Amino acid sequence: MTTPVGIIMGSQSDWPTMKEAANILDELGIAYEARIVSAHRTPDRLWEYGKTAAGRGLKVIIAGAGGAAHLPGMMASKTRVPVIGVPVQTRALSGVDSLYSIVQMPKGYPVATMAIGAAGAANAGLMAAGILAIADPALAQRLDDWREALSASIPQEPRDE
Ligand code: RP5
Repeated sequence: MTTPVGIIMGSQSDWPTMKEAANILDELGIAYEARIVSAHRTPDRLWEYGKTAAGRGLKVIIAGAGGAAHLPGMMASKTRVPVIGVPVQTRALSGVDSLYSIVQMPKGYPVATMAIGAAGAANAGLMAAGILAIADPALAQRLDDWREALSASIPQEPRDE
């Protein structure tokens, strides 16, 4: 049984954000690996990860980085495995730098770019689940149940806090 999802991030400091993706995958019973792979600090590791990703059986890569966030795009250039990009929120520019670095890819090498920060990371987990659910009816049911539970948790009326 191969691990279908790779979660990669540019730094240990990205993990609190990227853990939101991991939490969703845990909730949905999807196996994943989490690795620190930096486009700038460990370029050889990035190259090796991208070169072997499809052969190792990865089906989706979730890549998060902040600032000059080149990791998702560089990974997309190295593998045909779909890459979901998560712009990590930065202190200097609030993650707009990360977003712009990830979203504006040239034609030919797409990155499915999520929202900035924790919500984007959680949605990356859900997007990965949706992709895998195409060929996995049991997962599709778990994802439908998850969505139903979220919907049911939203009250009809607001209340005073
Ligand atoms: C990026 O620089 C990382 O993805 C991280 O978001 C940011 C800061 O990294 P650290 O200086 O905290 O290691 O490469």
